[in-house]
Amino acid sequence: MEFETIHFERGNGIARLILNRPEKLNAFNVLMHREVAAALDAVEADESLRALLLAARGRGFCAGQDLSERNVDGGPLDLGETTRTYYNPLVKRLVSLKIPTLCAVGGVAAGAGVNLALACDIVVARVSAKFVQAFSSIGLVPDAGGSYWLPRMIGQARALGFTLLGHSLSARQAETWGLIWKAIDDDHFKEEVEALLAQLAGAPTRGLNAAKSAIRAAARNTLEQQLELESASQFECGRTQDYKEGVTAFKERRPPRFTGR
Ligand code: LHQ
Repeated sequence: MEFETIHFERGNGIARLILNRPEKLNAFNVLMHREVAAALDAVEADESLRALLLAARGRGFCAGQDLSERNVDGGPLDLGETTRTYYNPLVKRLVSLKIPTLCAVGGVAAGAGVNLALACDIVVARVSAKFVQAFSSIGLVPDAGGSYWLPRMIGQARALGFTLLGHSLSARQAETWGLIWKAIDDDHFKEEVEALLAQLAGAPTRGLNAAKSAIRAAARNTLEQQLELESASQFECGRTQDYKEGVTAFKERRPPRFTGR
């Protein structure tokens, strides 16, 4: 599929969605939203896929909303509508994809760019990357799920400081705070991202999907509900070929060959 603002390719069970407006630090305009949505349509329809990479070209990961296209002199803009039309559906789709998602933050992430990364299952970042909740600098509230993820992931004190002060957070600090999975030395970034992707694409896809759904559901469930969800998920996972293969491989003392079925 050919796009203008993103690069999208599929192969070996992996979909790669690469934001491609490096001169704007990959800020989102309407075309990019539409193209990302079309790529996710293709991902959802392709049953051969077992992992998704979200990454970006150039020195930035994503600077959030493209502010250069905003005409702030022509009367009030309906930013609620922008989030409802573009960002909210994107966050919900990323979270509910049935394959594991890996976000590789190779440079600065700002505003909605941070919060879209947080909608992915695993986030890694170059040590040189940084994260900025840029909203306070332009009088806005963290959107694209930011106000939902931040207190849950890093606690209220850090969420408030990070948001209200607008200070940038280094990748190492983001890792220490639990905002991301891992900060990776720049020299090893690409190879570690590829290794993680290969691991995810070779994993028991349905089991991983059930696991991520259960972990995400925990925030809204009681212990009773969560225990029941685990039982229901285990029932489903226990019927997969990958469960059978995992147990057989264990008994035969060999590496498992998972197929995602
Ligand atoms: C940009 C941008 C950008 C356009 C850098 N747009 N060009 C949702 C719904 C509705 C409404 C509003 O918002 C949202 C969600 C949001 O995401 S709101 C938050 C929007 N984002 C920001 O406020 C971040 C603005 N950018 C920055 O603060 C800085 O650029 C960061 C900290 C990201 C990077 O700083 P530097 O490394 O010093 O780079 P730079 O500022 O020099 O930027 C490089 C180029 O990228 C520059 O263009 P130029 O032609 O001068 O080289 C910037 O204009 C452009 N750029 N962000 N969001």
